Amino acid sequence: MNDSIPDYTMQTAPAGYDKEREGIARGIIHTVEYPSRAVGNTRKAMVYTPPGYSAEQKYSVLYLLHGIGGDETEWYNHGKPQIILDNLYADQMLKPMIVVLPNGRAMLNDRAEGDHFAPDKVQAFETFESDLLHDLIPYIEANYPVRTDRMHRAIAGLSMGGGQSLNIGLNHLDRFAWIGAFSPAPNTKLPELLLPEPQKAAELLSLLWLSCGDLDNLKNVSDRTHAYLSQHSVPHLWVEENGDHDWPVWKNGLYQFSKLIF
Ligand code: FER
Repeated sequence: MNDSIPDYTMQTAPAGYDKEREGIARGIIHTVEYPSRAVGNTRKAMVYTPPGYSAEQKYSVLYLLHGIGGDETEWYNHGKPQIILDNLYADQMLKPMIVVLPNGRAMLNDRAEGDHFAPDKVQAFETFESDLLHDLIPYIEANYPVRTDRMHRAIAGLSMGGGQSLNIGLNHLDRFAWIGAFSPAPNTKLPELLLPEPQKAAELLSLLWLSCGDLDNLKNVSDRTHAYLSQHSVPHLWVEENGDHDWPVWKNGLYQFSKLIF
């Protein structure tokens, strides 16, 4: 962990942090398609490149995951990450990073339609581990000027995507040094399975962020994870916010987490 983390006190995101500001440089957000062996088709993701993006530079990468009712456009449509990040860059508060918004429902029809809780759809959020590690990350690394070591790769997400970030990130600490979960859902593995070797995680993690709204019906998932991390002395940031299972908590999560990584 960073030495500074234990003393970290949560700063509330300033008013206007998610409002488009006039006269600042802007990043670009676009859709890409990549071949997926895990699913056997071509899949979509959105990619945000920061203001002043240049192939002459090397960037870190944040993989930012959506919830059970979303797809690769969910953050873009509801969270406006490009506005939050543009504002942070304007204030020189972010390291140069590319943000990838994948579709975490790794199945042939991955559109957010029908019964989101159907067993095959829930299963597809587990299949995503292979799609991410073996298909999407290699695609990003082949097509963007990015650093490819664990210290320059982060994973974070909201709800179902928060559970994925914990499950995938903590199971692959050789790939991710920075992990964030905003209101993680019940797909989050039970603590003993999530972190069978807490000592190893404590040594390897640069940042483990866990946040949840106090009114969230799924808060028991965060509570049990936080309790286990504390019992086993795994440094982490536990941020209990005023809020529900909703965008203000997730956008604040992105704002706070992105400032701390890399
Ligand atoms: C569940 C309740 C909620 C669950 C997933 C969710 C897999 C996900 C919620 C979200 O992503 O917003 O029981 O089980």
